[in-house]
Amino acid sequence: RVRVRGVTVHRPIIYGNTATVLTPEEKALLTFPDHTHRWTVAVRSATSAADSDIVGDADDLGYFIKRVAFKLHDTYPNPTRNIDKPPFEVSETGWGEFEIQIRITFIPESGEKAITFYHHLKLHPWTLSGDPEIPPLETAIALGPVHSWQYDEIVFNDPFQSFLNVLTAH
Ligand code: SLL
Repeated sequence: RVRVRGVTVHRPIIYGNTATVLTPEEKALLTFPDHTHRWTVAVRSATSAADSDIVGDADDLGYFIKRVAFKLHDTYPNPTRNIDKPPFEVSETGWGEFEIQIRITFIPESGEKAITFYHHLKLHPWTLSGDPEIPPLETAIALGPVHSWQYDEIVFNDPFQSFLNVLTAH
């Protein structure tokens, strides 16, 4: 296999989470009544933002990503969630914030090592006062969904010719 020296390919991504407060009706349906929020953690492409009005195209990473493994807090059953096709995301309910390890594995023909990101799951909104305390649920509901996203770029240096073909065919 041949590496293409001097070539660098960037693939912009966003990773992070959204969270909403559970309504009493939703809570009544849960196995764990102490859960307060529903959240989704995801890795999405950031490249399609320019030609669509959706920031983060859920379906535009599968051609070079083989798996995204989300490692949740140990209080969750089967805390490592392996997602093998887009959308690369996990939705859960819970009551607490914690750090999520996000491990991205590339297609075998890439010859690239896996990369790891860390995301602090954010459930609670920033309050106007800058108060570090968790706001009452009424306040949180009024403020609406919480969004916490990071922009980053996956960088491939000197890619294999076959992998470069895959990347540039897209
Ligand atoms: C905290 N350090 O104390 C964090 C831990 C754990 C969050 C948060 C639900 C787990 C379950 C859940 O939200 N765990 O009931 O299955 O804030």
